[in-house]
Order: sequence, then C-alpha cells, then structure tokens
Amino acid sequence: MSAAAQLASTAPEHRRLFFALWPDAALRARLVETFGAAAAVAGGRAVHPDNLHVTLEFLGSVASSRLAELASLGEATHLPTADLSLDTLEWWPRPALRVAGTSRPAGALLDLQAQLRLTLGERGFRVDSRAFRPHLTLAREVRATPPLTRVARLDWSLTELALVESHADAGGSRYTALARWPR
Ligand code: 3AM
Repeated sequence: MSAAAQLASTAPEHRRLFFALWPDAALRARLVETFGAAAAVAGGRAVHPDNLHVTLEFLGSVASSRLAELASLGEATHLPTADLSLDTLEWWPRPALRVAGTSRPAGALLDLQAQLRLTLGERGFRVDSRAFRPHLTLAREVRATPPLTRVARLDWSLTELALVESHADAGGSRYTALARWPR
C-alpha cells in the first residue's frame, strides 16, 4: 500500500490541513535560538518549538478521501533553490500574532505559493483569499504591542515541504506533518 493510501485508510473522516515549509531538527533548533527570546517576551502564548512552521496554504477541514490527491500534489511540487530571509519582527494586531517576517520575500517563494494556491483552487480545495505574506508565527494572542527586542536574521533555506494536520489541543493546536517532501 502506498504511503498516501495508508494515510487515507487510517484517517478520520475529515482533517484540518495545511501545506507548510517544515523545518528539520537542525533548523528548528536555530529558529528557537534566533527567535525564542522574542517569542517568550511577546506577551501572548509562545508557539511550541515543535509547532514552528511557515504556512503556505491553509485548507481547513478536508475529507480524508482526498488525502491521496493532496499527497500526490505535494509530491509534484518542487521547491525552488531559494531562502526565506526572516529579518523583521512584526506585530499583527488583528490576528494578534507576533511573527518573524521578511522585508524581501524571494520571488521564487511567492511564485511557488501562488502556483500551489492556484492548483489547489482549481481542484476545488478551499484556499485563502488574502495575499500571501510569508511569516513564522512566534506567539499568538498577543493583544498589545510587544516589547522591542533585537531583530535577528535567519535565512530559511527552502528544503522541505509538508502536508500538516492541525489538532485541537487543550493548550491550543498541535501540528503533525503527515507527509514531508525534502527537496
Ligand atoms: O502560519 P500561521 O501559524 O500564522 O493562523 C493559522 C496558522 O497560520 C492559519 O493556518 C496555520 C495553521 O493553523 N489558519 C487557521 N485558520 C485559518 C483560516 N481560516 C488560517 N489561515 C487562513 N484561513
């Protein structure tokens, strides 16, 4: 049985899914080292290190019968040789997030995301109507301007795409990469 078929056969009826850039253990450690302090003092709920990711497209609740289709779409998506340069710390008051953002999003990343969104939309998946703003969420429920912290920079080399499931948890959400596609 293929990995995708196995996934589908063990799945509940619907899953809350998104495509993301997923850090390997080494990158995850660098993210914590670089942004941990900013997350800790942001005044909200710091994202657990295991949950750090960059969302490419949030799909919401998807029928498990479509997992195999998403897996083959992920498989067919090729990450460009590019970096996401995380070089800003921003407060997004409306979703109440502290995020690490970028002052110069790589065109190749924007193209990749646009293509992914287009393909998903054409296949009838629900996609976001808002413009894609690449970011790494550091803390949620940040309801007031966070204290200033030194802006550190980290270049995230686009090496791994993942299809991720979001589970509701007592402490918020927990994310599990269902499938990962290293470049
Ligand atoms: O990358 P971040 O952590 O900012 O905010 C949610 C999170 O993004 C976003 O998808 C990621 C995984 O949960 N998200 C949740 N609900 C959403 C929605 N209805 C959403 N994005 C767009 N529309």
